[in-house]
Amino acid sequence: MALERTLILIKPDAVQRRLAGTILSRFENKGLKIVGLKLMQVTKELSAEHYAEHVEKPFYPLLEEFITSGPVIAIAAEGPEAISVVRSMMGSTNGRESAPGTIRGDFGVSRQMNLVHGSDGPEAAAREIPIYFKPEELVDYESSLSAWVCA
Ligand code: YYY
Ligand code: MG
Repeated sequence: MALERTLILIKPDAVQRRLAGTILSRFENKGLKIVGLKLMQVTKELSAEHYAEHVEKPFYPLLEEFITSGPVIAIAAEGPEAISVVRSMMGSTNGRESAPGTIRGDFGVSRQMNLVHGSDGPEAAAREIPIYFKPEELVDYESSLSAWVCA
């Protein structure tokens, strides 16, 4: 069991719809530890860096418009196999197809405005966390709950 860190974004639609606390609670309730957290505005430059794999795709202009349309909440979360745990909690990309019980499956019907981002693998997590957080913005601390959720 590997302890991992992953990047989560609560996207502009979720912030605007006042779902940020609800979504963050799901990750907390699951047992993930928050090690970084901030409300911020994504710029076009940041969007292009984050979505480097998508910048040439036909949907990118609308994705850029959406992700820069209002603040996001960036979260660095830590836990056992946190990367795949978060991905499965998010559900598949298109809200119309994501399973009930997942965040996208429970709160949306859009493929673009799908509430949440999560790094899709260890390489992505290692690349994305430093895009959003300076080293000093990530906080190392012990959580007594870890003994009860990480075994
Ligand atoms: O990792 P995930 O967010 O589930 O999907 P990606 O394939 O990485 O695409 C990133 C982002 O782009 C997705 O969350 C919505 C948007 N998007 C889109 O608007 N239209 C598509 N055809 C594919 C993706
Ligand atoms: Mg992705």
